Amino acid sequence: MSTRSALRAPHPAETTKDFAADVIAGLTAKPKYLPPKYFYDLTGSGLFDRITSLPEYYPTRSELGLLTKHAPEIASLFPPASALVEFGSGSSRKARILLRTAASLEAYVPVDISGDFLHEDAVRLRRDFSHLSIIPVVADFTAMTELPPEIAVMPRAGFFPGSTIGNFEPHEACAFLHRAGGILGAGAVLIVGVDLEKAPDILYRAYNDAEGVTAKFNLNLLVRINRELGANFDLAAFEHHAFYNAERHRIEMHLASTKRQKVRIGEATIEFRAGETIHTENSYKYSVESFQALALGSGWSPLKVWTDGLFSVHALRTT
Ligand code: SAH
Ligand code: AVI
Repeated sequence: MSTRSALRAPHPAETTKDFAADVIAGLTAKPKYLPPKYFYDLTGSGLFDRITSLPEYYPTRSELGLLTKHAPEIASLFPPASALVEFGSGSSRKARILLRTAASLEAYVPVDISGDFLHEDAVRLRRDFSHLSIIPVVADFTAMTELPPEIAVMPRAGFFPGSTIGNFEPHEACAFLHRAGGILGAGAVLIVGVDLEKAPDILYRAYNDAEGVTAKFNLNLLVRINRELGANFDLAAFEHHAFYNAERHRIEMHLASTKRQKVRIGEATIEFRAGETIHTENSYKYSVESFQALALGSGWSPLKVWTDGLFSVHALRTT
């Protein structure tokens, strides 16, 4: 079976029509916003990968350290002959640690909206883990209702690393956890990576790196809109802004217009005031307790948590 034919989209991940509708809805709202899931085209996924090795971006290093240190204990939670389902798998770098350690796994199901990136990753995974069934799914994980038929009769464990859960509003995180519980089934275990609240200057630097890769990642959203929706955003007239909103426990990312300007997107014209921003992402930070409370209210019982003071990895079981 070729890798491409194994890529399935039980729910279309994203179409140009949905993208256009979401962009127009977000840019005609007050204040203006864009959904962060659109960061991840092939270029955006590559830029995120570069972010993960920046000296200022501690979350990936912290989580890799925690997963490496506790892999045997985490793997012991997976049922025999089970499938590991990762939501937002990216380069699958973290899953690889678990795939190497957990002899109980028979299948790995990376789920991601970034189809081309997922396709490239699946080729490498099949080469490196030939004993496992690798079943990639191109989908929006907020809209998924079922898993591939190949793992229908297998017990499943879930993996949601990277603090991607922090990119949801808390009520959306709750809805996602309920949905994941339904998909994974009764008694399932979910391993979730969650970034912790900490000194604002550490957070600030993580989203304002000296090399400007995070700024490129943010601005790539406009590059993508220009290319895919025939828009004429002038990239030199927008700036990356990221700051910690302590009241809401979140990093906010925005694209700020440096001047009064009009932008054409297909048939639509969007006006910007000087200094007006497009809110592109929130990255919520939790305490161990506030995340465990969220999980408990979303159908999951905390089993165990591992932290290094900067980042936390939670093991949860469906209640
Ligand atoms: N798990 C990896 C990657 C995290 S980056 C890590 O921990 O390093 C977030 C990933 O989630 C990206 O690969 C992105 O393409 C994917 N993603 C974001 N929103 C998504 C959505 N709504 N549905 C599916 N995948 C999504
Ligand atoms: C994927 N997600 C958890 C990252 C974060 O830290 O919120 C995305 C990111 N945005 C800017 N830098 C990294």
